[in-house]
Amino acid sequence: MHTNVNTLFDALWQDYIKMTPSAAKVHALLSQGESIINDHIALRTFNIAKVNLDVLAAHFESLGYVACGDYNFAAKKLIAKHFEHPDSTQPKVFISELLVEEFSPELQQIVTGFIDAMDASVVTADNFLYSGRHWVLDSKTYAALLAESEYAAWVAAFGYRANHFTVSINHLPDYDNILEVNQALKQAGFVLNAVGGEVKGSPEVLLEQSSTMADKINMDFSDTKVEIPSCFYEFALRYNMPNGEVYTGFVAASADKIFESTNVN
Ligand code: OOG
Ligand code: NI
Repeated sequence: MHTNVNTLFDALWQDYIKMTPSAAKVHALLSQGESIINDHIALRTFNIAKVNLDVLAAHFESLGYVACGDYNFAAKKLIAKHFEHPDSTQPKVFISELLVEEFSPELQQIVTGFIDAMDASVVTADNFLYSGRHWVLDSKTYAALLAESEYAAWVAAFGYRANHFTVSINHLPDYDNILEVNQALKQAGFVLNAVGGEVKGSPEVLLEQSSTMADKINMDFSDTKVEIPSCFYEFALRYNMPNGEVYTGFVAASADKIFESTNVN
Protein backbone atom coordinates (compact mmCIF):
# COMPACT_ATOMS: atom_id res chain seq x y z
CA MET A 1 0.00 0.00 0.00
CA HIS A 2 1.16 3.54 -0.65
CA THR A 3 1.81 5.75 2.35
CA ASN A 4 1.17 9.02 0.56
CA VAL A 5 -1.83 10.11 -1.50
CA ASN A 6 0.23 12.27 -3.87
CA THR A 7 2.73 9.56 -4.78
CA LEU A 8 -0.14 7.14 -5.43
CA PHE A 9 -1.90 9.56 -7.80
CA ASP A 10 1.39 10.45 -9.50
CA ALA A 11 2.00 6.76 -10.22
CA LEU A 12 -1.59 6.27 -11.42
CA TRP A 13 -1.21 9.31 -13.70
CA GLN A 14 2.07 8.11 -15.22
CA ASP A 15 0.53 4.75 -16.06
CA TYR A 16 -2.66 6.43 -17.33
CA ILE A 17 -0.91 8.72 -19.80
CA LYS A 18 1.06 5.77 -21.18
CA MET A 19 -2.27 4.10 -21.96
CA THR A 20 -3.88 7.37 -23.05
CA PRO A 21 -1.49 9.55 -25.06
CA SER A 22 -4.28 12.05 -25.83
CA ALA A 23 -4.70 12.77 -22.10
CA ALA A 24 -1.36 14.53 -21.86
CA LYS A 25 -2.38 16.70 -24.84
CA VAL A 26 -5.79 17.49 -23.35
CA HIS A 27 -4.11 18.30 -20.07
CA ALA A 28 -1.78 20.76 -21.81
CA LEU A 29 -4.66 22.33 -23.77
CA LEU A 30 -6.84 22.96 -20.71
CA SER A 31 -4.18 23.82 -18.14
CA GLN A 32 -2.30 26.44 -20.17
CA GLY A 33 0.66 25.82 -17.90
CA GLU A 34 -1.33 26.08 -14.65
CA SER A 35 -1.96 23.04 -12.49
CA ILE A 36 -5.16 21.04 -12.92
CA ILE A 37 -7.27 19.77 -10.04
CA ASN A 38 -8.62 16.26 -10.57
CA ASP A 39 -12.27 15.86 -9.64
CA HIS A 40 -11.96 12.08 -9.51
CA ILE A 41 -10.43 8.98 -11.00
CA ALA A 42 -12.15 5.67 -11.68
CA LEU A 43 -11.11 2.03 -11.45
CA ARG A 44 -12.86 -1.14 -12.56
CA THR A 45 -12.76 -4.72 -11.36
CA PHE A 46 -14.62 -8.02 -11.04
CA ASN A 47 -16.61 -8.86 -7.88
CA ILE A 48 -14.48 -11.94 -7.14
CA ALA A 49 -13.26 -11.85 -3.52
CA LYS A 50 -9.53 -11.75 -4.35
CA VAL A 51 -9.85 -8.57 -6.44
CA ASN A 52 -13.24 -7.04 -5.65
CA LEU A 53 -14.19 -3.42 -5.08
CA ASP A 54 -13.32 -3.66 -1.38
CA VAL A 55 -9.81 -4.93 -2.19
CA LEU A 56 -9.15 -1.92 -4.43
CA ALA A 57 -10.82 0.41 -1.93
CA ALA A 58 -8.52 -0.76 0.88
CA HIS A 59 -5.61 0.98 -0.87
CA PHE A 60 -7.46 4.29 -0.65
CA GLU A 61 -8.97 3.69 2.80
CA SER A 62 -5.48 3.19 4.23
CA LEU A 63 -4.77 6.75 3.05
CA GLY A 64 -7.84 8.18 4.77
CA TYR A 65 -10.48 7.79 2.06
CA VAL A 66 -14.05 7.06 3.22
CA ALA A 67 -16.90 5.36 1.33
CA CYS A 68 -19.60 7.95 0.55
CA GLY A 69 -22.03 6.73 -2.12
CA ASP A 70 -23.42 3.52 -3.64
CA TYR A 71 -24.54 3.14 -7.25
CA ASN A 72 -26.23 0.32 -9.14
CA PHE A 73 -26.16 -0.25 -12.90
CA ALA A 74 -28.63 -3.07 -13.40
CA ALA A 75 -28.44 -3.28 -17.21
CA LYS A 76 -24.63 -3.36 -17.21
CA LYS A 77 -24.67 -5.79 -14.24
CA LEU A 78 -22.29 -3.81 -12.09
CA ILE A 79 -22.25 -1.77 -8.92
CA ALA A 80 -20.03 1.07 -7.76
CA LYS A 81 -19.03 3.14 -4.75
CA HIS A 82 -17.36 6.47 -4.47
CA PHE A 83 -14.79 7.48 -1.90
CA GLU A 84 -13.72 10.87 -0.59
CA HIS A 85 -10.64 12.11 1.22
CA PRO A 86 -10.92 14.49 4.22
CA ASP A 87 -8.79 16.93 2.19
CA SER A 88 -11.38 17.95 -0.42
CA THR A 89 -8.66 18.99 -2.91
CA GLN A 90 -7.70 15.31 -3.27
CA PRO A 91 -9.50 13.50 -6.09
CA LYS A 92 -12.60 11.50 -5.33
CA VAL A 93 -12.37 7.84 -6.32
CA PHE A 94 -15.10 5.93 -8.20
CA ILE A 95 -14.68 2.14 -8.07
CA SER A 96 -17.00 -0.28 -9.82
CA GLU A 97 -17.18 -4.09 -9.92
CA LEU A 98 -18.81 -6.42 -12.44
CA LEU A 99 -21.34 -8.88 -11.01
CA VAL A 100 -19.68 -11.89 -12.61
CA GLU A 101 -22.29 -14.44 -11.46
CA GLU A 102 -24.96 -12.67 -13.54
CA PHE A 103 -23.18 -13.61 -16.79
CA SER A 104 -22.92 -16.84 -18.78
CA PRO A 105 -21.05 -19.87 -17.40
CA GLU A 106 -18.46 -19.27 -20.16
CA LEU A 107 -17.74 -15.71 -19.03
CA GLN A 108 -17.65 -16.79 -15.39
CA GLN A 109 -15.15 -19.51 -16.21
CA ILE A 110 -12.89 -17.18 -18.19
CA VAL A 111 -12.86 -14.51 -15.50
CA THR A 112 -12.37 -17.00 -12.66
CA GLY A 113 -9.41 -18.40 -14.59
CA PHE A 114 -7.80 -14.93 -14.78
CA ILE A 115 -8.17 -14.31 -11.09
CA ASP A 116 -6.98 -17.80 -10.11
CA ALA A 117 -3.79 -17.10 -12.08
CA MET A 118 -2.97 -14.15 -9.82
CA ASP A 119 -0.66 -14.50 -6.87
CA ALA A 120 -2.55 -13.38 -3.73
CA SER A 121 0.28 -10.99 -2.77
CA VAL A 122 -0.29 -8.93 -5.92
CA VAL A 123 -3.40 -7.22 -4.55
CA THR A 124 -1.74 -5.74 -1.48
CA ALA A 125 1.47 -4.67 -3.25
CA ASP A 126 2.17 -0.91 -3.41
CA ASN A 127 1.70 -0.89 -7.16
CA PHE A 128 -1.46 -3.00 -7.42
CA LEU A 129 -3.71 -0.13 -8.53
CA TYR A 130 -1.49 0.54 -11.56
CA SER A 131 -0.18 -2.96 -12.16
CA GLY A 132 -2.25 -3.72 -15.27
CA ARG A 133 -3.13 -7.22 -16.36
CA HIS A 134 -2.01 -10.33 -14.46
CA TRP A 135 -3.15 -13.06 -16.86
CA VAL A 136 -2.56 -14.28 -20.39
CA LEU A 137 -5.21 -13.04 -22.85
CA ASP A 138 -5.73 -13.98 -26.47
CA SER A 139 -7.79 -12.02 -28.98
CA LYS A 140 -10.54 -14.65 -29.22
CA THR A 141 -11.16 -14.62 -25.50
CA TYR A 142 -11.25 -10.80 -25.60
CA ALA A 143 -13.83 -10.99 -28.40
CA ALA A 144 -15.92 -13.55 -26.49
CA LEU A 145 -16.01 -11.30 -23.43
CA LEU A 146 -16.79 -8.26 -25.57
CA ALA A 147 -19.87 -9.98 -26.96
CA GLU A 148 -21.31 -10.17 -23.42
CA SER A 149 -19.89 -7.12 -21.70
CA GLU A 150 -17.75 -4.19 -22.90
CA TYR A 151 -16.75 -3.74 -19.28
CA ALA A 152 -15.60 -7.35 -18.84
CA ALA A 153 -13.50 -7.10 -22.00
CA TRP A 154 -11.94 -3.84 -20.84
CA VAL A 155 -10.90 -5.22 -17.44
CA ALA A 156 -9.64 -8.41 -19.08
CA ALA A 157 -7.43 -6.39 -21.44
CA PHE A 158 -6.22 -3.63 -19.13
CA GLY A 159 -6.42 -5.09 -15.63
CA TYR A 160 -5.74 -2.79 -12.70
CA ARG A 161 -5.13 0.88 -13.54
CA ALA A 162 -6.99 4.18 -13.68
CA ASN A 163 -9.68 3.97 -16.30
CA HIS A 164 -9.90 7.76 -16.43
CA PHE A 165 -8.86 10.94 -14.74
CA THR A 166 -11.31 13.82 -14.53
CA VAL A 167 -10.56 17.52 -14.85
CA SER A 168 -12.41 19.68 -12.33
CA ILE A 169 -13.94 22.43 -14.49
CA ASN A 170 -14.71 24.36 -11.28
CA HIS A 171 -10.96 24.84 -10.87
CA LEU A 172 -10.13 25.75 -14.50
CA PRO A 173 -9.38 29.49 -14.60
CA ASP A 174 -10.13 29.92 -18.32
CA TYR A 175 -13.51 28.16 -18.58
CA ASP A 176 -16.89 29.09 -17.09
CA ASN A 177 -19.02 26.21 -18.27
CA ILE A 178 -18.87 22.72 -19.72
CA LEU A 179 -19.94 23.77 -23.23
CA GLU A 180 -16.82 25.96 -23.53
CA VAL A 181 -14.65 23.03 -22.46
CA ASN A 182 -16.33 20.69 -24.95
CA GLN A 183 -15.95 23.30 -27.71
CA ALA A 184 -12.22 23.72 -27.02
CA LEU A 185 -11.73 19.95 -27.06
CA LYS A 186 -13.60 19.44 -30.32
CA GLN A 187 -11.81 22.37 -31.96
CA ALA A 188 -8.52 20.69 -31.07
CA GLY A 189 -9.71 17.49 -32.73
CA PHE A 190 -10.65 15.35 -29.72
CA VAL A 191 -13.71 13.11 -30.04
CA LEU A 192 -16.32 13.37 -27.29
CA ASN A 193 -18.59 10.61 -26.02
CA ALA A 194 -21.98 11.57 -27.46
CA VAL A 195 -24.02 8.74 -25.90
CA GLY A 196 -27.09 10.46 -24.46
CA GLY A 197 -25.66 13.84 -25.55
CA GLU A 198 -22.22 15.31 -25.04
CA VAL A 199 -23.18 16.80 -21.68
CA LYS A 200 -24.35 14.31 -19.08
CA GLY A 201 -26.36 15.67 -16.15
CA SER A 202 -27.51 19.24 -15.47
CA PRO A 203 -27.42 21.96 -12.81
CA GLU A 204 -30.59 20.38 -11.38
CA VAL A 205 -28.75 17.14 -10.51
CA LEU A 206 -25.79 19.29 -9.36
CA LEU A 207 -23.27 17.69 -11.73
CA GLU A 208 -22.45 18.10 -15.42
CA GLN A 209 -19.96 15.74 -17.07
CA SER A 210 -18.46 15.07 -20.47
CA SER A 211 -15.70 12.77 -21.65
CA THR A 212 -13.53 11.93 -24.62
CA MET A 213 -13.94 8.60 -26.35
CA ALA A 214 -11.12 6.33 -25.20
CA ASP A 215 -7.86 6.34 -27.14
CA LYS A 216 -7.17 3.31 -29.33
CA ILE A 217 -4.02 1.37 -28.60
CA ASN A 218 -2.44 -1.60 -30.29
CA MET A 219 -3.00 -4.32 -27.70
CA ASP A 220 -0.47 -7.13 -27.58
CA PHE A 221 -2.69 -10.20 -27.13
CA SER A 222 -0.96 -13.58 -26.79
CA ASP A 223 -1.79 -14.45 -30.42
CA THR A 224 -1.90 -11.15 -32.29
CA LYS A 225 -2.11 -7.36 -31.99
CA VAL A 226 -5.48 -5.63 -32.22
CA GLU A 227 -6.43 -1.95 -31.89
CA ILE A 228 -8.76 -1.61 -28.93
CA PRO A 229 -10.08 1.27 -26.76
CA SER A 230 -7.90 2.04 -23.74
CA CYS A 231 -8.70 4.91 -21.38
CA PHE A 232 -10.46 8.28 -21.66
CA TYR A 233 -10.47 11.72 -20.06
CA GLU A 234 -13.47 13.21 -18.26
CA PHE A 235 -14.54 16.76 -17.38
CA ALA A 236 -16.82 17.56 -14.45
CA LEU A 237 -18.55 20.71 -13.26
CA ARG A 238 -20.15 20.60 -9.81
CA TYR A 239 -22.90 22.84 -8.45
CA ASN A 240 -23.71 23.96 -4.92
CA MET A 241 -26.46 22.28 -2.93
CA PRO A 242 -29.16 24.49 -1.32
CA ASN A 243 -27.02 24.60 1.85
CA GLY A 244 -24.24 26.27 -0.13
CA GLU A 245 -21.88 23.29 -0.09
CA VAL A 246 -20.67 21.80 -3.35
CA TYR A 247 -22.24 18.47 -4.36
CA THR A 248 -19.63 15.72 -4.11
CA GLY A 249 -21.62 12.66 -5.24
CA PHE A 250 -22.09 11.05 -8.63
CA VAL A 251 -25.23 10.69 -10.77
CA ALA A 252 -26.00 7.12 -11.79
CA ALA A 253 -27.87 8.04 -14.99
CA SER A 254 -24.85 10.05 -16.16
CA ALA A 255 -22.29 7.49 -15.01
CA ASP A 256 -24.15 4.85 -17.01
CA LYS A 257 -23.28 6.82 -20.18
CA ILE A 258 -19.73 7.66 -19.10
CA PHE A 259 -18.97 3.93 -18.87
CA GLU A 260 -19.58 3.76 -22.63
CA SER A 261 -16.53 5.96 -23.33
CA THR A 262 -14.56 2.71 -23.65
CA ASN A 263 -17.02 1.09 -26.04
CA VAL A 264 -15.49 -0.42 -29.14
CA ASN A 265 -17.95 1.28 -31.52
C1 OOG B 1 -16.85 4.80 -14.58
C2 OOG B 1 -17.99 5.54 -15.22
C3 OOG B 1 -18.69 6.50 -14.28
C4 OOG B 1 -18.56 8.97 -13.57
O1 OOG B 1 -17.85 9.95 -13.36
O2 OOG B 1 -19.80 9.02 -13.49
C5 OOG B 1 -17.89 7.72 -13.97
C6 OOG B 1 -16.05 3.96 -15.53
O3 OOG B 1 -16.13 4.18 -16.74
O4 OOG B 1 -15.33 3.09 -15.05
O5 OOG B 1 -16.71 7.75 -14.03
NI1 NI C 1 -15.85 9.54 -13.97
